[in-house]
Amino acid sequence: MGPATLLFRRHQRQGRRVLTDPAVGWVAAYIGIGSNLSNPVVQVKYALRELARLPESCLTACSALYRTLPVGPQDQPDFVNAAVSLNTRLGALDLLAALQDVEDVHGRLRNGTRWGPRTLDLDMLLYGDVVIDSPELRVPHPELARRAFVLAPLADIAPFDLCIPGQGLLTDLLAACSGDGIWRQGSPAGCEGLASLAES
Ligand code: A4P
Ligand code: MG
Repeated sequence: MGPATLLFRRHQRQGRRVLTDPAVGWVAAYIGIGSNLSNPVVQVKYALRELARLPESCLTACSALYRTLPVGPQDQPDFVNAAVSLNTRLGALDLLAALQDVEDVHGRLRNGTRWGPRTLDLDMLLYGDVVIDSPELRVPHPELARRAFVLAPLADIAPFDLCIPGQGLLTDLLAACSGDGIWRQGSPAGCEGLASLAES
């Protein structure tokens, strides 16, 4: 029995919140990052640092940052968007909870305005090739295929032949999507670049 299984069993026995499910194994997840309040570039960089510290997870790549026009209500500032990949042993719902904790640390207010302004939004774009359609979590993210501000950063860091479950190849989705309203700033960061980005 490996250490993860022992930890899992101990947490179960103690009735503690189970973070790692050894049955899950390592999963490649992709997270979309968005911000348009309180210095968005800084919000995104701090988010990277926090994502790099998620338990049972390893951040593997970060896209370039993109300045993007808001989709939804137009009376709000432009966004900064990015995407990261991470390998994780957190179950999907635990990963979602961890992302929401990071949003809360960034002072995220949920005032009910759909697609309104936000200090930080972390969306689970993909969780391996798993499809989940529950009230609290839907993956692949339901808007992914329609949004250039998600597809372009994702294409920076995903394998060329990445297939979005139920939607097709990422490259085809990106080609079909208008690139209007998004501007790339800088270049993607691999593992080495991430360390300095997350510390800067
Ligand atoms: N939820 C379900 N599936 C997911 C998922 N895959 N990832 C649930 C994250 N959360 C998911 O989310 C509302 C609920 O969705 C959560 O409680 C969670 O259980 P939220 O973050 O509180 O609210 P939201 O983000 O306002 O809602 P929504 O519908 O997720 O909005 P989106 O899709 O995130 O869109 N324009 C530009 N240019 N750039 C942007 O980043 N973002 C949005 C928000 C709109 N326009 C934008 C941008
Ligand atoms: Mg969201």
